[in-house]
Amino acid sequence: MDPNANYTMTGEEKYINSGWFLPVGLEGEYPGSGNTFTMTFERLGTYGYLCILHPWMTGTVIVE
Ligand SMILES: [Cu+2]
Repeated sequence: MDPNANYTMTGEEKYINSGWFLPVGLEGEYPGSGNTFTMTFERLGTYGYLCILHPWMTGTVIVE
């Protein structure tokens, strides 16, 4: 899939990859990188996320 492409999930995904994030102004260092990621949750639940480079960077999205 192309970077920054819109994608509608099927519900079968094991994970979603946001791609590389870089600070504003440095995105050109790695073509295809960015500094935002948008995702719309259509089902209630608890969704974990992490930074694959820094395993201590984790979080949870709770959709109520
Ligand atoms: Cu990180």
